[in-house]
Amino acid sequence: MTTEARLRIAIQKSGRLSDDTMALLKRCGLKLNVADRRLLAHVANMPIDIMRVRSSDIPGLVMDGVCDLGIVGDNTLEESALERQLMGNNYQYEKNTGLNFGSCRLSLAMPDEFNYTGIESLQGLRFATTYPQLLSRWAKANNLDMEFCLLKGSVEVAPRVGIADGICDLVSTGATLEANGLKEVETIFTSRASLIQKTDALCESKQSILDTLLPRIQGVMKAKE
Ligand code: PRT
Repeated sequence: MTTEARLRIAIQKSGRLSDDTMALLKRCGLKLNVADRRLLAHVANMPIDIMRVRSSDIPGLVMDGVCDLGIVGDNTLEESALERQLMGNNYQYEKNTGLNFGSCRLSLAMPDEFNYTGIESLQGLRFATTYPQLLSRWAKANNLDMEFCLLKGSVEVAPRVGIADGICDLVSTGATLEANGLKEVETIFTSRASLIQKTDALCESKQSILDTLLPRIQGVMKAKE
């Protein structure tokens, strides 16, 4: 007996990308039941399985070939790729297409009262961030010595509680910075969600599923423009 090959796509289980991702898959005609709590949701009308995980796990699942495809923010993707490169792990992937949701920017922000006169005024300061690799790459490219403090959440409170001089965090509307008495001084990375693929070639049957799915995704994106 041969089992049918099923294309496996990793998506964010719950968070800022999950609603848009689910809406995209639905508009592509995929019928899936997400009411259940299973890690792997079967698509009823196509040979596709959806793996619902944390965003930060998606790049690794694709780079290690556990999933064929993933939908993830470029910020998470690039941070993971840099970290995996540093650790000697596979950090290769292919970007299939950019998606038109999840837009944000990774920016440096300082307390309102900070006298910002250009990037030189950030020399030697300490920054709280969830993105140490992206920040470190930017600092190196700009010949700045910076100290980092890794925080996985509530990054915006770090200057107020005295653990950092500034922050490097994602911004979309700017409301969080404003509410915390911070001003954006430099954007170091711009991001949106992307569809990524593992670098190993897909088997023929998975490739033919992708050949059906990809034009649908592109069509939905075009219709949204
Ligand atoms: O799933 P996991 O927990 O691992 O991932 P995550 O912590 O990154 O989850 P989530 O749901 O917070 O974010 C998922 C992805 O959404 C991010 O990786 C980005 O690609 C994208 N995205 C888009 C954002 C934002 N906009 C955003 N504004 N992610 C986070 N924010 C946060 C930001 O960190 C800050 O706290 O929103 C706040 C700022 O928003 P504004 O509107 O006040 O500027």
